[in-house]
Amino acid sequence: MRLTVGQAIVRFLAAQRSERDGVEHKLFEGCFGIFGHGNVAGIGQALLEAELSADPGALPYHQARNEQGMVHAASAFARMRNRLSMLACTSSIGPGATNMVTGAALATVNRLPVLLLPGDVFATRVAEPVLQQLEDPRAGDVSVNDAFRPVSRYFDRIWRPEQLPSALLRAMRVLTDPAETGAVTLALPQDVQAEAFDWPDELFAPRVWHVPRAVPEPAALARAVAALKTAQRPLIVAGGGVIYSEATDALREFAEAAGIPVAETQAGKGSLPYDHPLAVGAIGATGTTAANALAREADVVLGIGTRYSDFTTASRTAFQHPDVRFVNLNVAAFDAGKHAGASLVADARAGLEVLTTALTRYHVDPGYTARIDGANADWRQAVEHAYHLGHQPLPAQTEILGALNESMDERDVVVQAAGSMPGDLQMLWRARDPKQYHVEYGYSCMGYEIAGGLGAKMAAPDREVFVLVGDGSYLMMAQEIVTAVSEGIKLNIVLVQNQGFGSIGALSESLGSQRFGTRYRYRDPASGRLDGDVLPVDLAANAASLGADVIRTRTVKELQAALAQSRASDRTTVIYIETDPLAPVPSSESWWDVPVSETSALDSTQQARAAYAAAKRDQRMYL
Ligand SMILES: Cc1ncc(C[n+]2csc(CCOP(=O)(O)OP(=O)(O)O)c2C)c(N)n1
Ligand SMILES: [Mg+2]
Repeated sequence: MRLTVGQAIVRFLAAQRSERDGVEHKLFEGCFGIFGHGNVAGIGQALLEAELSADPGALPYHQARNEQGMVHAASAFARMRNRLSMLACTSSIGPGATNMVTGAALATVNRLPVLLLPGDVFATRVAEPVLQQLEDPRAGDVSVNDAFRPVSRYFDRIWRPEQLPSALLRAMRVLTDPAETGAVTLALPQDVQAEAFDWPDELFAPRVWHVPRAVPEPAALARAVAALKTAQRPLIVAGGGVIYSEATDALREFAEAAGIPVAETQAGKGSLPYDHPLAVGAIGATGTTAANALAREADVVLGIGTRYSDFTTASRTAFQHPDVRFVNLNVAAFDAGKHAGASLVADARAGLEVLTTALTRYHVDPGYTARIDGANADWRQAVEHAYHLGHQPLPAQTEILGALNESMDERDVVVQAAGSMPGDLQMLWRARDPKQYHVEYGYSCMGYEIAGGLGAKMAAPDREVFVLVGDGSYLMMAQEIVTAVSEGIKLNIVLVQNQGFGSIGALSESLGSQRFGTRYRYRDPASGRLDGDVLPVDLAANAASLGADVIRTRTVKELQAALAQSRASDRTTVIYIETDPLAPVPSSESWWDVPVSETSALDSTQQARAAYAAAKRDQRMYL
C-alpha cells in the first residue's frame, strides 16, 4: 500500500486495540494537534485525509491551544480510562515540540500512556538550518527533540520510512505495558512525514494489544505471606495501581477478610469509599491524623501500586516502628523493591486475589480494630468542622471543597494538580467512586487543571467534571477553555482566587522565608518590593472573554447555588470565588522534607533551620 509516512502512522494508529479481561477497547480515540511547518503537510495532511474519508471516526483530530495543554489532556484521558485507551499528540518542530516536554514528563512520572509525534528537522538536511532548528556545532544529529529522551519511556526518530514499522510496534508495546508505560515519543523529520513508501498490508491489519495481569511468583508470594502473617499492626498503602488495575473490589475483600486498615496516596484516593470502616484516608505529609497515627505504629506496611513518593512517606518519617517491614505489590519491579521490601511483582488485582486466599486464617486483633475506629471517628469530625468553618469575611478554601464535595454525585469527577488544593483535597475529600478523585500529584504541574479536565471529560462524557483551579495555575494555562468551548465539551470550573501562591506562601513562611515572592502585588515605590496593593486583575472577565459562562460568587451559599446552576447548564461554566489564603487547615501531624538554609542573617530562617534539624531526626532509611 503506497502511503506517506504520515498517512501510514494515522492508518496504523486507527487499527490498534487494547484488551484486558477479554474486553477490547479502541487504543487511540483521537489525535490532538497544533500545526506548523513541521507537521502541517505530513501528519496534518494525513489527519485531513482521514477526516474526509469514509470512516471519519477512525482517528478524529482535535485542535488544542497549547502543546503542553494537549499532552495534559491526553494524560488525563488515559488516567480516566485506566490506561486502556489513549490519545496521540502531533506538534510542529522546535517550540511546538518542546512545549510538549513538560507534558511528557508529567505522563511518565504518573505512569500514564501518551503518544507524542513531534515534527523534527529535515532528515536530508538539504536546506538546513530549517526554521527553528537548533544547530549543535559538535553533532549533526541533535535536535531539540533529544530533550524528550529522559522523559519518554520509548524514544525514536524516524530517519527513514523503513524504520517506521518496528518503531510503531515497540511504541505500542510500551504504551500498553502497565509496568513500562509513560510518554512515548516518535520524532518525525518533516520531510520523512511526507515521503511515500510501499507498506505491507499487514502493517495496517487490526492488532490487539493484550494488557496482562501478571501473577506473583510462588516463592515471592510465600515470603510476602510469611511477613504479613506475623503482623500485629499492619497497614495497607493503596496507590494509583489499585485504581488502574480495577482492583478496588479485590482490595475491599482482602482488607475486610484480614481487618487491615487502608490508607491512600494521592493517585490511590478512592480505592475504598471514604466511609468504609477500614478506610483511614490519606497518608503522609497531607494525610489524615488517623492514617498517620496508624502508620507510625505499623509493623508491616503492605504497599499496593504505590511508588512511595515523599508525600506518601512523609519524607521517610511516616513509619516509626523500629522493626517496620514492607511488602510491596506492584507491576513494576522497580517500585516493588523499594524500602527493602518483600517484592511481589504482580498486577494489583491478581496479587490481592491470591493474597486473600493465602491469608484466610489471619485477622488483626480486636484491640487494633478499636484503635482504627477511634482514630477514624476523631478525623471525621475534623473534616466536618473544616467543611463548615464559617470563616469571615472571605470563606476558607476548606469550605469551598466541602461545598463542592457535598454537591457531588457519586460518579462526578474533581480535577486538580497544584497549589494548596491538592493537600487540602487529599486530606479532606470524601471520595465515593474510584474515578471521582483526579488529582495529578506525580508532577503536580500548575496548568494541568483545565487541560486535564478537558481530557477527563473527553474520556468520560457521561460524568460531570469539576475542575478546581487556583489563580496562579489559571494564569499559567487557562487556554484550553477555548478548546472546550469549540468542541462543545462541558466543564464546570471553580476558580479559586487568593491573589497568589497560597501554598508556597504557607510553605515559605514555615521555612522562614516570609512568603517572599508568593503574592501577586504591585511593586511598592516606597519599599521597592512586591508588597504593594492587590492587582486589578479580573480573572472572571478573562474566563468570559475565552467563551465560558461565568458566575461570580462571594459566599459559600452563592457558591452552592452556582454549582447547581453550572451542573444544569450544557455550557462550560467558570465559577469565580475569592478565598482567604490565611484561613486554618487541619494538621496532618506529619512532615515534608524541604531543606532550610543552614546559615542565614535572618532570624526567621535561623528559627526554621532549628525546627528543620529537629524534624530531620525522625527520618529513616528503611533498610
Ligand atoms: C509549572 C509549575 N511551576 C511551579 C510550581 C511550584 N508551585 C507549586 S504550587 C504553586 C502556586 C500555585 O498557585 P495557585 O494556583 O494560585 O494555588 P494556591 O497555592 O494559591 O492554592 C507553585 C508556584 C509548580 N508546581 N508547577
Ligand atoms: Mg492562588
